[in-house]
Amino acid sequence: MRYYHKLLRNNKISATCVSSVLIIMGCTLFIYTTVTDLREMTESRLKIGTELINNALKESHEALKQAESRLTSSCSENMPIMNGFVNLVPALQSFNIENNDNIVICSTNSKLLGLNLNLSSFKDSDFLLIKSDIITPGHPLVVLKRHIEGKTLFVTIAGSNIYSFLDVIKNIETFAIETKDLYLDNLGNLIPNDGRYPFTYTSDVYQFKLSTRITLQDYINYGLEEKSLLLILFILLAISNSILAYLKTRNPSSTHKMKKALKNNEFIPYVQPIMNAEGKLAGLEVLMRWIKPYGMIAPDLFIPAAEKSGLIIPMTEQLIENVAEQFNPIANKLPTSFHIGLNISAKHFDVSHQESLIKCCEKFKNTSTGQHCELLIEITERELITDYKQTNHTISSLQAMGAKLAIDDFGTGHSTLDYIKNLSIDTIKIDKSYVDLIETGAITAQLVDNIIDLSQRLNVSVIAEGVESALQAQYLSERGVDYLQGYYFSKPMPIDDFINQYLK
Ligand code: G
Ligand code: G
Ligand code: MN
Repeated sequence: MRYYHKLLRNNKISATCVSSVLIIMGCTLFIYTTVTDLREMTESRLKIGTELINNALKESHEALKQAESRLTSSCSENMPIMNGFVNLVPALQSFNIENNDNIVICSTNSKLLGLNLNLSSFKDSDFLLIKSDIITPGHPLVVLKRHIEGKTLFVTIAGSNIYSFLDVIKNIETFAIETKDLYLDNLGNLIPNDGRYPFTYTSDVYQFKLSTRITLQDYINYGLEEKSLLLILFILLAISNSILAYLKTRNPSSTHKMKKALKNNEFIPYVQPIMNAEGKLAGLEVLMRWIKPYGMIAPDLFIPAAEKSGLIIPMTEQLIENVAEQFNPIANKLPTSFHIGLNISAKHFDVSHQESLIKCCEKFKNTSTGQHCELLIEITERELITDYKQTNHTISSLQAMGAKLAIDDFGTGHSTLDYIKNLSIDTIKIDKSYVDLIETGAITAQLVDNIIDLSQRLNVSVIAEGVESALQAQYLSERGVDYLQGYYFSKPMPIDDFINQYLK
């Protein structure tokens, strides 16, 4: 039973682990794809935006280049040409010429004449963002410059002509046209370049970059809009894993449910082979399983409740009948002196149930199976037997019909010696926890030798439980243990499988 508590706990822990891993994987994938996808998308929008702005500037730039070759040193000669371009290219606001001292000496906008627009502070750039209250108060401008022989030609373009493109590509907070010192954002704000927009794409034609930033809110919005399905999928997987684990491990044992299950024959016998010291099949232990559509329920989830409610009595008796029924057709194939171990609750030895137990065993004895095997009644040491006299009386009756008595989980209870003293036992089943100690180097390992020694002195046979390795099997056989049971040989299995595997 103890193994089951451990197993159950492990089940819960592993289910929690699987669910946590699923959630962590889901979140990681969600975050990863959200971040990479939004960044990729932003990058491609920056590229598209840059192309749009390049194209929008191209006409004005062309005008500037064409004018260059036609201009003379006379402003009055140049004016018609400049005016021509301003009229021809809708984006152009003004066409201007500065002298060496950065004074506007010729302009299609007379307000600019004689002014120093301070464009020289942007010496190394032909693409400028400026705020000019003279041309269009309150609105930023884009300036394209060209230097020729001691003069500077420049055109101004309304900022709105340019930043209106940013709205086309806008998907996140803000895009901005970036020069060395300034940002022009999609709302027409001209603000200092303080590095606030770290994602950039550099124009390969003009000296600006298109920039943006992605805020946490942008990531969240994008993730929820585009990637929520992924997250939901993983959350659903985690939830269904938890539900399945819950269904498998929850305490299913309301008396009502068990009564129904008993009626439906849902408690079925699994059997685990028991070998003799030579490794030949010598017997088996019957282990009850509750089969549900979603899987199997471990005995320690329902046997304690079954014992409490008294249902363990009909459940055990039905189990014994099932075992007989299934083995009957091949009973003659059972090896000689084959024993079938049954776990019998202490409750079954109560005055009110002992008759029923004896009858049930008698009935079993009269089946074909019963005639070809020996019953081994296993009483666990951890259950309290109070009335030894009464119990011994029942046991004597059972032994009279050829059954044997085994103390199960030997060495784990509080009354090990009491049982030996007071019950007429035939077999000791050494608990797995002792077998586990073999070859571990633990000082307590010699307890195994002591139990074997004790059983030999008492002249009872010994079954070692929970044998998981060849080393343990060899150790135990060398010391005279009669029978071995454990995963090393086989796990518990349905009777059909047992028959196919061992009796055909
Ligand atoms: O093999 P398994 O893990 O099922 O056994 C777990 C424990 O459940 C056993 O050690 C045993 O104490 C208990 N158990 C299994 N089958 C029965 C049964 O038919 N009757 C009783 N009383 N206990 C059982
Ligand atoms: O009735 P009893 O407590 O002896 O039942 C034995 C229990 O030990 C069952 O739960 C059975 O499934 C389990 N068991 C049998 N062999 C092994 C084994 O080799 N390793 C482990 N861990 N459990 C085993
Ligand atoms: Mn047992």
